[in-house]
Amino acid sequence: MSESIHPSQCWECNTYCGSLITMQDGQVTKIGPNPDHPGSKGAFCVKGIRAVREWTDNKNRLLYPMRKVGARGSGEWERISWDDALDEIADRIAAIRTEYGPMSIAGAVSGAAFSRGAVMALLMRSIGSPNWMINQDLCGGCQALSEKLTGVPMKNGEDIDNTRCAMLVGRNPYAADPTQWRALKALKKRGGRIVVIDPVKGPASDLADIWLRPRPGTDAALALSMAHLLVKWGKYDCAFVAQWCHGFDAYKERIDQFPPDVAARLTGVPAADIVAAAEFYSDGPSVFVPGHGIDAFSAGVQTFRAFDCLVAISGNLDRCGGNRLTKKPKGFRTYLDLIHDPQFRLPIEVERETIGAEQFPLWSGPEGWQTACHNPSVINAVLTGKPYPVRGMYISGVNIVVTYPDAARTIEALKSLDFVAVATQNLNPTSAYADIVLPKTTTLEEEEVQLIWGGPCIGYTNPVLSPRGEARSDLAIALGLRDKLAARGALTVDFLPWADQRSLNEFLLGESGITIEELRVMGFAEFPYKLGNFDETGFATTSGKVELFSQTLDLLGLDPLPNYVPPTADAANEEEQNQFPLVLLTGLREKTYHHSRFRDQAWARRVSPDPIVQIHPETAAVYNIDDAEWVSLQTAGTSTACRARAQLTENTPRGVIATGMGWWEPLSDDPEMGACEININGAISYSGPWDPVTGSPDSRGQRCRISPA
Ligand SMILES: Nc1nc2c(c(=O)[nH]1)N[C@H]1C(S)=C(S)[C@@H](COP(=O)(O)OP(=O)(O)OC[C@H]3O[C@@H](n4cnc5c(=O)[nH]c(N)nc54)[C@H](O)[C@@H]3O)O[C@H]1N2
Ligand SMILES: Nc1nc2c(c(=O)[nH]1)N[C@H]1C(S)=C(S)[C@@H](COP(=O)(O)OP(=O)(O)OC[C@H]3O[C@@H](n4cnc5c(=O)[nH]c(N)nc54)[C@H](O)[C@@H]3O)O[C@H]1N2
Ligand code: SF4
Ligand SMILES: [Mo]
Repeated sequence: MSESIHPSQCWECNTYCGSLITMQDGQVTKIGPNPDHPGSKGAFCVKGIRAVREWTDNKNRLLYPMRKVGARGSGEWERISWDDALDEIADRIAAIRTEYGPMSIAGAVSGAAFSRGAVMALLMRSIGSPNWMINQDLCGGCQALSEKLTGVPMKNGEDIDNTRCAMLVGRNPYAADPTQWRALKALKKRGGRIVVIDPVKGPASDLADIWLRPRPGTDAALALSMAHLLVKWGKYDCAFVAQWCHGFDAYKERIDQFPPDVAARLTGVPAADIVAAAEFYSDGPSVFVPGHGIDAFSAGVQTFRAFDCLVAISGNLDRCGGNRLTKKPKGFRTYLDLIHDPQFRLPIEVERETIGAEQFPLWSGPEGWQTACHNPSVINAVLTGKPYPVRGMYISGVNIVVTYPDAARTIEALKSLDFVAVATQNLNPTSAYADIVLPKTTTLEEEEVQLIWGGPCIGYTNPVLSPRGEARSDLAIALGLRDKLAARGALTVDFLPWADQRSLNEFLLGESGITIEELRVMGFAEFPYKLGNFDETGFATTSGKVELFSQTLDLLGLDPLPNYVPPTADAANEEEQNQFPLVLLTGLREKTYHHSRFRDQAWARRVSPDPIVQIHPETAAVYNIDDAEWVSLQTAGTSTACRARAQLTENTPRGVIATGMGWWEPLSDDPEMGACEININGAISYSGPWDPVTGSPDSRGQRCRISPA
């Protein structure tokens, strides 16, 4: 048979690169970049080329539904039919629902960036439960909430291609985002400027004109100080501020408290470097390129607010070469729109009962960003029955034992549940604690439609392969479960009106005029948009303006102005500081892996066989640690330690150590599969402090200690 090439998109990570998939005799023979894609413009990575195919045809792929034999975590399974699997899940959920009420069932999924997130929310709501857990308290949630409160939804709108100055803050695009990395190298080549703010030296800081190296968790002081300088120099956008910003006078009072010498003292960055960075940034158009390095901190929203306000007053908002505000084709629905659509909502009294809604209304309440629960509070509810019991869980597309902090506690919670079902492509430390596992399709077997604001375009994932074995998509699983639950009278309402993924996708395309046929041909559809049309769009805040002073935060009794909040590590008392003298960074990305995925692929293990912890040689010497030696890491937040291999490098500052995330041992017979032992989340706490808006924990920045393992 002849070769055929199918435009599609890779969504193994949220870079959403345009891809071209080569097929021969019904098999994928090659996956590569699509140079015509408006978002990725030909950028791609090894995971898209290699890992996705191996993921699909992996010898460890879960192909059939299975039921556990013996105790949960025994590692023994028997194959069962889909019908039996769904019957059993429905029986167990119906029984729990009768005994404890609908809200005692919770879902867990990665979030509403993908269809599986929206499907999980709607399935739970159909059961009558507002409780579903997402990853974003650990990923991008602080950014999203800051943008929402400030009125500047600009995630993925970084226009590096047209900028003069890119300011990267806690972002490692070399490993995390090939599209940004390509654009940054091009910027450098054409004589543009790059400012990098990162405590750790890496490919981005090597490219930078100025590299600011703050103490972890102190970035807000840099942003406030830069804003102070811009205003002092008169190099801010007075007209935009006068017309479109709310609370400038109060904001000015706040930033005036952060002259460079004050910020220098708080951050450890020399004042002259702060001034130089502000000079570069003020000579725009400039773009703020944030990353996970300033998200998922217990003061993450305030840090993001400090930068978002800087972007606004500097005139770089929705400007060519600046940070573009999210727009979408008229009539198109995003997954987030779906979740907020009144036709798919439970009564507000029920949604107010979402676990976490009382403490974090902007996260978990009916008006919350994704309306999802506060995860650590759900884990608590499972273990304590407070505020009410959670007894059953359906988990799909997320490996919570590995990727949530405090793996041992997550395992304890899973073990104590009455029933757990997990949908996944392969057995992993989370599915190890399931009663039933369900085989899930991979991204080569699923059709998906998304707003790709980085394009901007509507992106399309082409289902080039039919599902391996008996794998099903999340929607197909949810529909099957819905029918079984309905037959048992265990459905509150049916919020899943689509017969299949295609009709869901057509619903999303809505009245946009974009068709699946057109998407299949191109792999994307561009749409017209205007920049800076604030008169037409306004800002979605109480004042209708960019809120430098947030009225919503003020109403909640939280600091309405962006502020510097000292990092958690600073709050430790003397005894704790002595016991845990170092500061831990986690989450360094590796090109071979996506979080906990692909850990069983031989090529990836060859490139990156062990978890690494970067340690400055002088710090290592204090603890008698040699290069490549296994090290035990412990924080004050948990009683358990984990292990990683030392990499002695001056990239990491003295007194700070930096490690990755997502490690587990696919070949292990132990049910934990290394999730507590070689995974940093085995050694850090999920029990607070939490960001007062998002409930995000400090997924890095904890005090820690190390010793030879
Ligand atoms: N290959 C690969 N790519 C991925 C992923 C993956 O797992 N693998 N995951 C994807 C996902 S979901 C995400 S969220 C992104 C994450 O990717 P990024 O947003 O790039 O985030 P990280 O790699 O976690 O960290 C970025 C930088 O933050 C720095 N940092 C740590 N603490 C601080 C601090 O206090 N202040 C500042 N200024 N910097 C700090 C770190 O040193 C690091 O260089 O990557 C995406 N891309
Ligand atoms: N300490 C610490 N913890 C962190 C981070 C950190 O930097 N430090 N980073 C955080 C971040 S940014 C993120 S995004 C999270 C990531 O957390 P997770 O989302 O849990 O990470 P993945 O490894 O991508 O897990 C996805 C799992 O779902 C399955 N899967 C993959 N695709 C699909 C699908 O389409 N459908 C279904 N049903 N299953 C699928 C795979 O089997 C895989 O096991 O981790 C967070 N945790
Ligand atoms: S960066 Fe790699 S994994 Fe992420 S979407 Fe692009 S090709 Fe896929
Ligand atoms: Mo993430």
